[in-house]
Amino acid sequence: MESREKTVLTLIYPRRPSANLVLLGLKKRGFGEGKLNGFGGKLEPNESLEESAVRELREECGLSSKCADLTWRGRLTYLYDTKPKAMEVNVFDLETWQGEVQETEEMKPAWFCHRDIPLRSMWADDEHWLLQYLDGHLATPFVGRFRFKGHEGPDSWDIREHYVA
Ligand code: 6OG
Repeated sequence: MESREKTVLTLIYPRRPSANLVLLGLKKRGFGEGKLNGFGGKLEPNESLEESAVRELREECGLSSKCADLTWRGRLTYLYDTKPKAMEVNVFDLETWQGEVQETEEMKPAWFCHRDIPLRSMWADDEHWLLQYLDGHLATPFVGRFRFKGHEGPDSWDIREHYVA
């Protein structure tokens, strides 16, 4: 096992599974600008994963939620040959929330039917797991690892069920 320093982040997908709908946001600025993604970001000092997820969701699309309403679905680690730190992204589902979806300075949110998700406008790893996950074909919780060389990629990846002892 290699050990590297890592940055811990959250990634939240508000969902209406019975209608095959997921809320995605178009990132308007900063890291990932122009890409569609779930909502989330880096943990602030002393925040739990769930507290960070609740805060990021509110900041990015105006929805309020409770930590207990979030379901942790898995962890994806991104390793870049150009960056010393790994990125650890914790994926959460959310099916209950309060408030209305709003465009914010950071994100333009919109609902997508799973089959209409434009993977080409998303991060390169998403085509390897996102639809399988949303459609319930990826066993959860999962752990995945994606290695990137330069800006192409991923160069290699693996994703599998995470057995919790
Ligand atoms: P801010 O740093 O802008 O949060 N994120 C990724 N999501 C996917 N699917 N693939 C990646 O890389 C990603 N790298 C970062 C985590 C960044 C948000 O973007 C996610 C955070 O939710 C191949 O606050």
